[in-house]
Amino acid sequence: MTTTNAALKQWVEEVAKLTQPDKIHWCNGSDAENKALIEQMLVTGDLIKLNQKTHPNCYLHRSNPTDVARVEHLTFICTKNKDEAGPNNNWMDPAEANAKMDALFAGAMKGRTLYVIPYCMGPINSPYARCGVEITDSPYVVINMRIMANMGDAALKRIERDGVFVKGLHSIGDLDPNKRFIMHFPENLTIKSIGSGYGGNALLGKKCHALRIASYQARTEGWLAEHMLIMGIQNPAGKTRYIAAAFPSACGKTNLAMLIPPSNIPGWKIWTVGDDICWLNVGSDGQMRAINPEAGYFGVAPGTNLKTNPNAYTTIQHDTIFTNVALTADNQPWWEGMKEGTPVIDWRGNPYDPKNGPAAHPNSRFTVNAKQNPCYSPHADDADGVPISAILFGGRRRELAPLVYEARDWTHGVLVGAGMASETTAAATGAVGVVRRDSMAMKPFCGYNFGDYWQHWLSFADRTDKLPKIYHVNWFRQDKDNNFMWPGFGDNLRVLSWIFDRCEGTVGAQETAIGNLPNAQDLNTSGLDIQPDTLKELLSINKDAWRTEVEQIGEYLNEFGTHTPAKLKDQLSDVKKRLA
Ligand code: SAT
Ligand code: MN
Repeated sequence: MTTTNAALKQWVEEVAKLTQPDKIHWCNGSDAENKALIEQMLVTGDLIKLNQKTHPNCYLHRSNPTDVARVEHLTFICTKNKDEAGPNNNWMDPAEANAKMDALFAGAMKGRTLYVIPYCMGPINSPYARCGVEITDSPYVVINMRIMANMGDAALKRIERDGVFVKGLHSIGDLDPNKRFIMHFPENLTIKSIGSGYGGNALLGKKCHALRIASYQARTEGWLAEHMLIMGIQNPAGKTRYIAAAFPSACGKTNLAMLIPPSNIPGWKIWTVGDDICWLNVGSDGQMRAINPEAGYFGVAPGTNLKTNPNAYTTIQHDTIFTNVALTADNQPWWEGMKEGTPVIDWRGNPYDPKNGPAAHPNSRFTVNAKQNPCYSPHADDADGVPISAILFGGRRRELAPLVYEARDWTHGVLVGAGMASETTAAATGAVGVVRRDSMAMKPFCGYNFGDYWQHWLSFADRTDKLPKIYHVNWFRQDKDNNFMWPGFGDNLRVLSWIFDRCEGTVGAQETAIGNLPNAQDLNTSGLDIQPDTLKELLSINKDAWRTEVEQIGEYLNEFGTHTPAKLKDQLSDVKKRLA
């Protein structure tokens, strides 16, 4: 097979010349192709068959133990001008980066097959969707990309029609962490990644394309590529409003997007549109509209059970690829927080011994087609996307941030997003539990200078007067004994329903220095087991602590020098005045 797109044909030829594969395979995305790849990977040991009685068509993949998460310190934005990448990114000169990568790619595919993966991020008929082609030597990447994107013939046809596509070159190389790099060349819509076979490092349609390259493209084209889930919230009267919510990796986006409302709050229903990435455009009617560029979920396994996320748990009982989970004696997948079963083999493939750490890797994952989700939104594939009523920002904050607050307006909301902070998680290598600024949950994913990115966000106030309301939420407050103060999971619906009713204009709030918080009586607490004092603390602010926070946000904004929009600094001094 080949293509009528001359640029694609030429690129594949060039890459083959450099990497010297034994074979070239153009992926068509068919069932037969997928089956053949799985059969081949079972033979090579790249996949392990799980218990087919309990988990039909489920497989386990074990990655190299040194290759289990994104590597932010090895991820670069390579623009001509360093300033354009900003202090939020590692930067390398494009000529230097290309030379370095070309040397690493030389002969890298010897003895391997080169797979050409045409894919479309977003509904194939959507004007907001964008295409790419990933070249890889990893069959694991191929079978994952098939789940995560519209992959194969239809995408290739669209590429041939549109003429444009993002080029993503990937090789697992020799998995040596010293020869591992994830390079982005946004000016040429190009990605080069070598030395890792894991998640966001290797499935290039996901963070590399749909966030880093897309955010850069979105800035020039007037839209937003965001690290957000998208969900529909249906109220008891049958009305559905859509929200998008940005939380850092492994902070519960998948759980929130699939939430099942508590039984003591009848009549509400949640619909999942997406669980990780959101592309926002202003429609011709001035309404902000969202599409999910992904077709599947690459979700965190640990903690997922019938209580925390029944929809996800149901979704992953069949046709799922598990990565780095543990096994029970009868070959069922197992992870910490499963609540049933006993691990016998750990994620490395060794007999499980608690002395060696958790049975499943904390960043172990499931890859599954979104359509298997019982609450998959009937509008998830709408070409025009879904209309967004509210945007939520949030993170893990043991202290300080109340359960929920509402920004005063869009401009204030951009400050709320820019000033966001969260504790680091196992989704990236490095220390876990350290609070860091993570603007809009995009710290690892924004393909250009955060200062310019905030300016781009602010500019939407000039594009339309129908902008969504903006909120900040924090499910992770802890008391002095380190107990979570808010039950979270399904009970988060109580916060979502307040937000829904705020959009309707039917519920109250108290104005505070940092924004509008619900009064205790504004939140539906029927059937909720929570002490009035705890609720009071969750719904109030500590002015002293917030004064310190505002100082720190100010210092952070200053790190971006002349790129920081004056409007944002004005907003911050307004908050400061209100706190005085
Ligand atoms: O590894 S991924 O980037 O795909 C998952 C995540 O960190 O959100
Ligand atoms: Mn993510």
